[in-house]
Amino acid sequence: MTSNQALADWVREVATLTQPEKIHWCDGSQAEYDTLVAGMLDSGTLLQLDPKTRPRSYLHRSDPSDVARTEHLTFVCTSRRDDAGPNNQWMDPADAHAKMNALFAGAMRGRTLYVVPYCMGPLDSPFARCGVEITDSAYVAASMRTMTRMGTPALKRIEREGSFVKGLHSLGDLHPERRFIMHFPQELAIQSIGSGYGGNALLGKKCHALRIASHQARQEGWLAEHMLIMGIEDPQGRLHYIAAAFPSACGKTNMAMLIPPQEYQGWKVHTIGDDIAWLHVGDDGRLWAINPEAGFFGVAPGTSRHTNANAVDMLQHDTIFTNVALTEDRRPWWEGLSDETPALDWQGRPYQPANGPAAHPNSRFTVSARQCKSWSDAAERPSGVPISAIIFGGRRASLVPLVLEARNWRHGVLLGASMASETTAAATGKTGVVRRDPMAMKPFCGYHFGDYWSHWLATGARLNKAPGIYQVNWFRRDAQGRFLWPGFGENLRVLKWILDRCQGSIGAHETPVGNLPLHGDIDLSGLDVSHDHIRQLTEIEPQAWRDEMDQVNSFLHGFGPRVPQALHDEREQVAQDLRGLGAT
Ligand code: SAT
Ligand code: MN
Repeated sequence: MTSNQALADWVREVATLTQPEKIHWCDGSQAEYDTLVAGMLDSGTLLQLDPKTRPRSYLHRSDPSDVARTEHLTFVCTSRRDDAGPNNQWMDPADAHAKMNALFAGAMRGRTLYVVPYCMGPLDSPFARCGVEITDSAYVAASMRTMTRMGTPALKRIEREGSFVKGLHSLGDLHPERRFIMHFPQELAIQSIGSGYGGNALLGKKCHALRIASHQARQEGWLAEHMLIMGIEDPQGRLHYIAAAFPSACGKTNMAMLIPPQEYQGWKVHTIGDDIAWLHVGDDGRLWAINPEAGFFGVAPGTSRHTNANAVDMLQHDTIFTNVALTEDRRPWWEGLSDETPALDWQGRPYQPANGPAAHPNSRFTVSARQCKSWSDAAERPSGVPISAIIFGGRRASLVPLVLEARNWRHGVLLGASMASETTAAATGKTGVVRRDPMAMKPFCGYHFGDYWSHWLATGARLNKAPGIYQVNWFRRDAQGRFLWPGFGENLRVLKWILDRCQGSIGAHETPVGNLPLHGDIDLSGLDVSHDHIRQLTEIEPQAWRDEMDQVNSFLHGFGPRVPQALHDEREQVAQDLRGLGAT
């Protein structure tokens, strides 16, 4: 099946342990995909949507206990506990292996074992990395074809290079008490059992492309980040790429395929990625980015013609939906899509408002990136695209202004490290609670955050044309809880300010926490936002920021001596300058 001895041996070992009925090596072909889908339609794993209005599209209903990432069941297993850091749950590798071997024993009885070779990143890119996922889920095998470069070409690259990340996945019995997602960064291995949910089961995504890759990236001198990548072209044809980190379910997919507002005739957005960026320092001293993925695993609720028409268009065919509601005529439906009333909720029950939302708040679509109108050929470039600005964003009802510019790289790393956001339905647990989520990597950094921030600082030192670093907040609210900023396509106005700053064409208001737009520099033409709202969005409250800096201080100290002194110094500088502002 393969000329790579290590791979052949591993597949044999896993088969001996898990006892599958059959073994299938995935080639990634359309015929294979069609066979997987036909099998899932037979078994009821997929339901066919209306073939006239939604050709080759399906609904998957997951186990109701298995609808989001489970951070409390996710572990990083390094030989030394401290290497995983306080930001991860840790288990001794030997204990983790013993636990997982017991759970995997006989786990695939009566099922097919799929061997899924995949490549994260363009197949001919030196920055791409390969993996093989062994899974007993046809849904996972089919989704991996959409989300990665999956099949024979990836296997060929593995056979050429010899190295690959080993990912072992089984649905197990889907019982939450027997659900674990284990990472072994030193072995370049992942083991996941008991969940069929995207982030837990599509191992190329968060497990490989972030947790394992961030560990590899630190050793090899690059960055693996939870960032979208997009190009913005102005009417003069100037094209700049930006990378932006937001926590899960904070609008990365919408932003990556943003549609310019009416007033922005001649502007064009080029989508490169919506979730993950692998960033390398180029020979030219700039930062270059590839998107390791080939598809979108996006949040459905809230997606509409108004918020993201590109997404609505791309979801009209060849899409797998997970945990959305259904209309009478078998079209997918979710809250925010339209004012229709669905017939069935995400669990297949007749829809009743008393049962809660019709679509699960973390219901998703899985679709090839090529179906997106704003998708760019540049996503296939082996070298990636050069990044002009890095953006950190969270969901903060108060404090953080619409946009803030870091004074320099070090200050930017502090902005990223002190990011906070209200929790969303993308992970199990309470939603709407503000928690610190440095660089939006809290659930995904595969090693100690102190070392991670040092690595960010060291990477900056190697860039002689470092991108500007910015913080944005599309989610500020007034006292009545209403959003102050319209968001979505209108965010281009803020991105334009950022690009103007990167090109040095406008000034800014320097404050201790960073640089703010000068009055009138955020273009509001044609927009119905009051002066009072804009004022609130573009000013800072010194006392609130002093409190914030105190909290950031305790937060950073919580990570102990591995936190780089430069980060403490930078925070102290900001705090001191804020004290200098006097009492307001
Ligand atoms: O579930 S995923 O981790 O793949 C998506 C997300 O939460 O960002
Ligand atoms: Mn994500």
